[in-house]
Amino acid sequence: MTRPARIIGAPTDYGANRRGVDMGPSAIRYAGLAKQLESAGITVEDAGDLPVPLADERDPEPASGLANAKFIEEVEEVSTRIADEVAATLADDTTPVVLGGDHSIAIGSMAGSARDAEIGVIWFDAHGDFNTPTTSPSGNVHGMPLAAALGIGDFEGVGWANARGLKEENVALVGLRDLDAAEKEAIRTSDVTAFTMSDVDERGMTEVVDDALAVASDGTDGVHVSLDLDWLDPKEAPGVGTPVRGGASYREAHSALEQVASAGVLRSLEVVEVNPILDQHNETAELATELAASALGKRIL
Ligand code: B3U
Ligand code: MN
Ligand code: MN
Repeated sequence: MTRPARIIGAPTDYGANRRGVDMGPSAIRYAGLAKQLESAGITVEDAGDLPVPLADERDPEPASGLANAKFIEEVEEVSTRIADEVAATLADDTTPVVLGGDHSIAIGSMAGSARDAEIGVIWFDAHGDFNTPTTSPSGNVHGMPLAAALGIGDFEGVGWANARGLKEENVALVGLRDLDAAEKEAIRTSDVTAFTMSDVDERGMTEVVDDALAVASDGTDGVHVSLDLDWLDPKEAPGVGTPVRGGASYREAHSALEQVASAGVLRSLEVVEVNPILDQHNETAELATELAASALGKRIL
């Protein structure tokens, strides 16, 4: 029997430079996520939204520690809640479907998913999200979650951020097309596997995703899939804070997530960076629901 799924909202924009992404969970629910997942034959439970400290009352400067990481205390608070909820959901033999929010929420999802298991990660994104507070040109934590989970640079030994059962060798990034100079170097010198959009052009999405699945499932108990909607081309997904031309097409995206479902290795899923303020008629949120359903096994026939 297919595992049930639990929707967990993380309405935060503390990791991003644009307001509005905190409304993502609401827009994704309104777009019919539960119905979509049910049409994949899955029993769905909605755990509601996790509490997030009120914005506008907070100071972006870190009080201590990780300098140049904006709102890091708030990110820690939210991440810790997400990690606990994801771990509890997995303990109930249920698939967590975490709704962002900006991509900083992945710190919590990965920490929770990797608390009691060895996991792999597939990162569908235009960006590497491999900056550290030292290398980040923006100070926005949504550009740092992979480095945080892997304990790279300033994140070494930062307990709340590090994903215990995750190794670099089991991380695959897919669809990269916008990297900062220092981030590029950090990816190159790490043991993660990175597939750029050029790789997709040369080899096709199917082959690339096959390889990504092999990397993430090699010796692990399951795979966390992190889907940043800016992975898709902005023509398909206009409602994101940092769109980059030349992304995955609608069909490539669906087929990639169907491959994830077919592999039978999905442990936890998150969809991030849907910004309803920038969206057109909620179409990016709708796309997020459809892709989540594909990842959880929805088939046309
Ligand atoms: N690499 C840049 C831009 C960025 C990363 N992720 C998003 N934007 N969404 C940074 O700020 O780290
Ligand atoms: Mn991202
Ligand atoms: Mn991105």
